[in-house]
Amino acid sequence: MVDLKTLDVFYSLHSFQEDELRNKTVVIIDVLRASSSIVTALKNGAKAIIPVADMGEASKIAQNVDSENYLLCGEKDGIKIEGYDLGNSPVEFSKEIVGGKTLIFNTTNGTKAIKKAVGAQNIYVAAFLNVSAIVKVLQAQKKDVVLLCAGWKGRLAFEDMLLAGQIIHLLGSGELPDESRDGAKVAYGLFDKYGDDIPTVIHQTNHASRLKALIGTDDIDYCCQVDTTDIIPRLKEGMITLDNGKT
Ligand code: 3SL
Repeated sequence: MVDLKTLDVFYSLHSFQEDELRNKTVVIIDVLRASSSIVTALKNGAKAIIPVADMGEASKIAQNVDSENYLLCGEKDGIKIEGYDLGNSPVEFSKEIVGGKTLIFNTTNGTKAIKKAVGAQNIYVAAFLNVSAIVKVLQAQKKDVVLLCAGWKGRLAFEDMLLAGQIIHLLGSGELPDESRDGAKVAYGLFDKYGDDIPTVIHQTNHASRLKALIGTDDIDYCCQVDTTDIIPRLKEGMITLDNGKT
């Protein structure tokens, strides 16, 4: 069992005010695909990821760094941005391409959610790929915890809420933790009903349909995998790097 103060789920990056995250531990979730890409890039040796809110911020940073060591990555509405080195496909974030590089990362919802959370005390990034590692981090917290789902342009994204629900199930060893607020109860119930076959239900989501029409199913299949790594991405001073276990 856990020893949190409170546990809540915010269903979209537009569903809260920055102030609500102060002094809290926040886990950013954007299963399709930003958080899966971040986990994959770090697993494959990227040095760091700089999340940005928009193209202007991305190009400002890109203009002032040595292009040999940096990659400009991201998408708008699912499509790779013209002139960028990479889009937001986790399967493209291979060791050969991202190893040793710092990624400037700009996505439609995921990196905006991260930027909006910067006032929180601790900020981690979760995907199905690293769910158990994230649960271990949360088990050690005696804090208010928010699972912040990026969603899609203000709407709920089923796959993000499903992962939030899985985190809650694992935290409570199958039971709803006493500390759960309304958002956590909804996500818990969603995973209870749909968590038995994660790939099938994710393939039926709105965002999966959008992606299938644009790029096929490889990224969706990839993002549905559970616990392929134990890495813990953490945002500190504007950069996401591997957590070294110290606060
Ligand atoms: O919204 C985001 O941040 C992206 O992950 C969306 S997409 O999967 O690249 O379309």
